[in-house]
Amino acid sequence: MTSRFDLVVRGGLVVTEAAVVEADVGVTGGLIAAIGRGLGRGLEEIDAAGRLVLPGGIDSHCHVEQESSTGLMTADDFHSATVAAACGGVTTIIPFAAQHRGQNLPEVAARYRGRARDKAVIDYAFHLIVSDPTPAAVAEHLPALIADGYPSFKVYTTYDALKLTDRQLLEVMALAARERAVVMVHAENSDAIAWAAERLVAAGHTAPRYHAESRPVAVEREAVHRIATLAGLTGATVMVVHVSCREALDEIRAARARGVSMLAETCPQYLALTVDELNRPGFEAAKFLCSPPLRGGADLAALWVGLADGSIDVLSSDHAPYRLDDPAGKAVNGKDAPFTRIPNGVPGLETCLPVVFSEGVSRGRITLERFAAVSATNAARIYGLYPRKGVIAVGADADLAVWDPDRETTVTNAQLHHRMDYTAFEGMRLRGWPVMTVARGDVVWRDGAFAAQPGRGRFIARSRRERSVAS
Ligand code: DUC
Ligand code: ZN
Ligand code: ZN
Repeated sequence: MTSRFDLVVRGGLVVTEAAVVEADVGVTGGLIAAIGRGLGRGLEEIDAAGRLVLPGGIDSHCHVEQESSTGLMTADDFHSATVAAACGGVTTIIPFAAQHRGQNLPEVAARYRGRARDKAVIDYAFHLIVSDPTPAAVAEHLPALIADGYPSFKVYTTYDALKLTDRQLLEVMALAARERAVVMVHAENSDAIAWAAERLVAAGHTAPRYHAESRPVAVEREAVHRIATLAGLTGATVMVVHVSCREALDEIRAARARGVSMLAETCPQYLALTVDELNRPGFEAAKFLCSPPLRGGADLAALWVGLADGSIDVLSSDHAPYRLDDPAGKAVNGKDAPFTRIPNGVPGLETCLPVVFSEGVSRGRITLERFAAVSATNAARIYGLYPRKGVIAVGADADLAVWDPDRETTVTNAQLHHRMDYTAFEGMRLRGWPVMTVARGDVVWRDGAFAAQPGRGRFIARSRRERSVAS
């Protein structure tokens, strides 16, 4: 029999946002060429009987080879980060090209593309981070970059070196509305945090756990409410990233009910860990120091409801890798530094999907279809990768993750591929694991072995939003 396909993934349960069906997936030239039962032979055959075949994940919020405003570099570069992502069932990442004040946005975008070019093993795009919306940036640079494949950018309401004023937020949101770009917002009230942090430190409360006390739910709720107001005034589509609590989610639901185009993202750390982790002894608690902070069990439960009912559109890792035992990482200011001087972030590119599959699908909190939507399809739609990516459909890139839904794994940092000295999920027992990843038709991860050369990943220029919001 002549070979019709380069590759056939045979007999798996194919999962899309709409259905779960038993089918073969035929791949030719890196694209999905056919989906159905009894497809002809492939040059390569993968037996997926008893396995799930999901769209390869899209991690649409991760910090890779990114320097902070103080010059601190993340531990993962574009090679280690994309290897880790691929081993966790992810086939596309959208990290950030981060502008610091005084920097020219087109130069920043070019620099990050240069960093990724010879290192990435899977496909990538970039969001911009805008911290200096000068008249030239707003009038010329951003419109040109949006047209060139960067139709989304993140802005901050906190962190002194990054935050924008409400006036600046209005300017960039108006521009985004006009240019059909998405504004991603880190929503926490900066002055309220500074006020609380100063009081805590003055009282000698400097341990990592006070980080959470300095950034209570109210500061996130207030900022989400304000962002919704500004989005409503400008007509912009805003994505509230790393939503951590019920009150923020309720603000998002209320804004949507008023007709505001507001989307929401959350991350595994908020779905699987609580603020109790910050009670770990000494500097170990710094592993769990992220912003917004980890919350209580009621918030965690509310986020699962939001993920299931459509209030939360997108799952991402917010991979922000700073090594614990490293003077160029969490310990940059010493291990006795007050919580205000410890870099924020947890790593998670490789564990993002397995943690949420296990805690969500295996425990019956979300359906497989919903998992496909939040882990891939919705991000593709929102960020302009659809229908090329994020979906199992004829003509799409053959980006697939084959999952063993029954594989039991105890997470250890030693098994992971990032350049980190810890995982926040150490010791967690998970059910379900991505055992194979196919990226544009190439099998890059199979049975514990990774095989792809640095530089195989390509930059994907994304298209701007359709007029109607669909996720
Ligand atoms: N918070 C952020 O805003 N970015 C990276 C990590 C974090 O915790
Ligand atoms: Zn953020
Ligand atoms: Zn982030």
